[in-house]
Order: sequence, then structure tokens, then C-alpha cells
Amino acid sequence: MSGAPLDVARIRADFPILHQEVRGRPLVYLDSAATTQKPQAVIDALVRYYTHDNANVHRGVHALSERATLAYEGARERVRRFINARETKEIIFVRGCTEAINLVAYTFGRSKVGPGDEVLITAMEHHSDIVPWQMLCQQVGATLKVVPVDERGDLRLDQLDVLLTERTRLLAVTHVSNALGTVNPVRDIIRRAHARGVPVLVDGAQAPAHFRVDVQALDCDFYALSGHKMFGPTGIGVLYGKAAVLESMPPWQGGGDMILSVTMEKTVYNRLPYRLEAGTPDISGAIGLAAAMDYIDSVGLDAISAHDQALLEYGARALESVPGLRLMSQARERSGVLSFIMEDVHAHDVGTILDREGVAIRAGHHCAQPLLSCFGVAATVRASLAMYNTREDIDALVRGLHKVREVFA
Ligand code: C6P
Repeated sequence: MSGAPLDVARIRADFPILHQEVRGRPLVYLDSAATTQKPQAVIDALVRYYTHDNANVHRGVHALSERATLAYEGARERVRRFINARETKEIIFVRGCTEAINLVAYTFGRSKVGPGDEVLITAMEHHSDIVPWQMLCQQVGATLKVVPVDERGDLRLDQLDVLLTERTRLLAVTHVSNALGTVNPVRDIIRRAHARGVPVLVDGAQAPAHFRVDVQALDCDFYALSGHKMFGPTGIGVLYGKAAVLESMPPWQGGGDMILSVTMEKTVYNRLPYRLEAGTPDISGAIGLAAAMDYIDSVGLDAISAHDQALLEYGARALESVPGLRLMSQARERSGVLSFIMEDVHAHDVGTILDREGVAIRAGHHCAQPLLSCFGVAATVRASLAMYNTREDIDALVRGLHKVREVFA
């Protein structure tokens, strides 16, 4: 289907959960930035694995264990191909973006950041890309610095070269803001950080469901992914790291596959990627994630991106018809998110009324409190899009918002 416009009706047919009524209304799911729905192909992959192949990996000599291991390692190769990593050892399976970032903060951070050093993040980060760095800085006596955001919702990149100093040990930046939808120019940011010798972690939670991510083209040192935000299962995610950087990091959790041999005196650690994957991994999750990547590629990311952009534009225009509504972001490049406030109505009240209409959105701070406080608000309403959304979904949202206005007239 790649290249052609999306056949959204056909895509919707692949997502069984969408075909239900909520509170007597057809479900309109506009909360994909929180978690995406799963296509039948992903659900089938999970059922198939548990029905036929379930066993522990890298351990048994029996047939099921061999099949489970092949499927799990096949999933790693699938992820490598999806993000164009150079080698499978650069793909570490984790629980999600949050765990990926914490892994880097614990291992890279605690081995390479010391007293007086600096970690640079941005005002646009999700709490998962703030708190691990705060904890690290507090523990080692380093300073957390922040690239500010302007009133349009873009990063103040004029500040970047000032904030990158000879003490900066890492820059962490989100690819797409979950609260505003801003797409950051990460390639340029990485180039500028590397020019100062600073490695870069990209929080990719909100990117790969919307556009192609190529870690070699970006030249990022780390890239964090959550499977559940790209049509895969919850509980599985990926930390990509350049091999040389991962090799330089000590292990963090002990046990299981991260070990080659143990005596009471000493443990010999395994090679990558296993050295950073302790305990029985989420085998079915990895297999489900690989199925999600197959699904995304079968639809085609170019067509998905074009659909996303067209729907965003349609949505931004349609929301203008709602009195007293203010869209939060005017950023140069946006993806997947319409975030707004309504005069004299709390975001949670908007969410409750929309829910009665069958429209699922997120209301609140979206785990990005520092960003929202830059805009002087505590909460916004966020409608977030995925490939299965339609103009009719936006129309239902707008109808619901007019009802909110009537209630609060
Ligand atoms: N954002 C949202 O509704 P986890 O929970 O580990 O899968 O992902 C954390 C995370 C990290 N970075 C960004 C940019 C994110 O958007 C998220 C998750 C969800 O916006 C849940 S708070």
C-alpha cells in the first residue's frame, strides 16, 4: 500500500477494539499518544506464540525453547531493520521508553557523569526523560540544565550552543513532544551536540507510529522506544544504543541472561545485547512488537505520515469553530497531537463530557508538567491521532466540544 493514500476503512477493519459502542455511542478513540490500539495481526502473533511456542529463551535444549529463542531473536532483528540500526547487539529489549531512559541514566550516567558535570535536557521532556536525570544529578552532584521552549512550542535552539559546555556529559531530547506534538529537529540537534563531543539520547516514544526513524541517519547515541505506542503490546520497548557506547557501559540489573558464569567470588558478564537484559525477558512482547512493525511496514510509513499531517490540518481548522478554544502549539513541525484549552472549562470536565459522547481523549498535564507551566496552564485537553483515525472522528470531537460549550454557557 506504500505510496498510495491510506485506505483507512481497511485499516480500521484490522483493529477489532474500534468496533464497539461506549456509553451508547460508537467509540471515537483519540488517545493514541497514551497508547495505540492493536491490530489483529499483533493479537494473533501473541495468541500463536502462547498456543504453540511458549518456552523460556536461551536456556532449554528442547524444541519449544528453540522456537521461542528463534522468534525472540528474530524480533530483535526485526527491530534492527525497522530503525536501521547497524547490528542486532545494539537492540536492547526493555519494558518501554521509561525503562530505556532509566537504564541509560543508571549505567551510562553513573559511570560517566560526576560532580560538577552537566546533563542537558529540554523544557519539552516527558517526566520519564526528566526524573531519571534529576535522580542521577542529585546522586552524583551534577547539574541539570534545560533548553527552553518558545511561546509557539518550538525549542529555543539559539540557546543550545550556550547550554552545551565542556561539562555536558549527555543531551536528552524528545523526538516528538507528547503534550504539544512538536517534532524537534533532532538530526540538527545531534550534529551540534556531537560537534561539542556530547552524546545524545532521543526519547522516541511518540515518533515511530507516525514517521520513519533511522538511527544511523540521525546518528543518535541512544534511541528509546515503547512498543505500546506503535501498535505493539504493553510491557515491551527498546533501547537502541551505538555498539561502542553500549560496550562502554556497566550492566545494571543482575541475573539471568546477563551472566556467563558465577562463582561466589565473581561473575563473568555476557556480551551485548544480553549483558543489559537481566532475567526472563518479555518474549511474547518482543514477538508482538515485531508483528506491529510488520503491520506498520505493510501499511507504509509514508502514507501514514501523509494521513497524519492531513488529519492534523483538518483538526486544527475544525477546532477553530469552537468558541473560546485555544490550540497550544504553533510549532513549525507537528505530529499526531492536538492539544488545547477551553476558556472557563477545566480540561477534566471537557474529558468527562466527551467521554459521555464516546470520545476518548486525555485531559491533564500529560506527564509534562514543566512544559505546561511554561505555557502558564496546569492541564490541557489532548486529542491524539493514529493511522486508524478519520475526519469523522475529528467531527465527533468537535460536536462534543460544542456540547461542552452549551453545558458551560
Ligand atoms: N506518554 C502519554 O499519554 P512509557 O510509559 O515508558 O511507555 O513511555 C513514557 C513516555 C516517554 N516519553 C514520551 C515523550 C512519552 O509520551 C511517554 C508516554 C504517554 O503521553 C503516557 S504518560
